[in-house]
Amino acid sequence: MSDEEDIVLSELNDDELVEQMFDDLYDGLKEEIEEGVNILLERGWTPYDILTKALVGGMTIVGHDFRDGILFVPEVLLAANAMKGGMTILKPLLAETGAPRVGKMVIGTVKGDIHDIGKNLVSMMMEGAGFEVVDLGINNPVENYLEALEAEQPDILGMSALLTTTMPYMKVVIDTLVEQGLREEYVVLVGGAPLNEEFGKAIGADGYCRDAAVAVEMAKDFMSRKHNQLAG
Ligand code: B1M
Repeated sequence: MSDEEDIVLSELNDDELVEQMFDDLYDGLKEEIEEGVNILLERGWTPYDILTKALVGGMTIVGHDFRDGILFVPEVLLAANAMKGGMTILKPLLAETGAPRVGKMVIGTVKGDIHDIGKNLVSMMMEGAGFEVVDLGINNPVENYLEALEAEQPDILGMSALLTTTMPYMKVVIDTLVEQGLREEYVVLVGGAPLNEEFGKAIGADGYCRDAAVAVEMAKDFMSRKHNQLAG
């Protein structure tokens, strides 16, 4: 790894650069990730491809080694910070679609859970697709969701959970909406690595989103159905 000091990112071809970005993300090198993102942009890569192929690809490797006990929380935090550096550059570009506002979403990570990279990615992609997004951040008790729904009147409520111990909290939020007679007012979309379709159905969500692209597709689909209903 010591000879990496001599690597000039701009001299690498695309494949080599993406490989190097995987290494840099792994090592938590934020400035190098930012430089890599800028180089790929200059080379005509779409922000979406940079996000999914270089950043999410790199984070997947970090995730595997975290799971296998090769990386620990401090290293993963550095990697997450480097990823956020790259995402900050891409965010305005993804949002810059000029698309008319398609709908509005309130999204947050549930109580007890501080993972926010996936949620942030979903927010960015939704904004890029023309949605207005109100991001409640992490560790949200049901009260936060209720307040935001009341204040923002969105079309969609999005919830994220990355831990098997926090995913059941999504049901607490949905059950509370049912109790308060609010469930039918919103489309509820859920996501996060430990979830699956079956879980989404079991807790009464309208949709489980495997990734950010699916979240955008589902959200658009629900919005067009809503408009058709209103028109019909
Ligand atoms: Co955590 N962590 N972590 N962690 N962490 C996981 C989730 C874990 C699977 C790692 C592992 O062991 N393999 C494991 C959970 C195991 C389990 O529950 N069965 C775990 C653990 C155990 C923990 C701690 C308990 C560790 C500890 O302290 N001992 C602790 C918990 C803290 C807490 O929340 N209370 C913890 C802490 C952390 C860090 C702080 C170090 C850091 C978070 C930094 C941050 O988010 N700012 C971290 C990270 C980075 C991870 C991994 C490595 C990566 C998560 C990530 O960002 N992925 C993760 C391993 C993994 O998932 N493979 C892990 C990239 C992201 C783009 O993907 O989040 O899946 P993802 O989002 C996707 C989709 O899921 C979907 O779209 C996104 C984009 O495509 N999606 C949605 C997500 N949310 C959505 C919402 C929607 C729609 C789609 O709404 C509409």
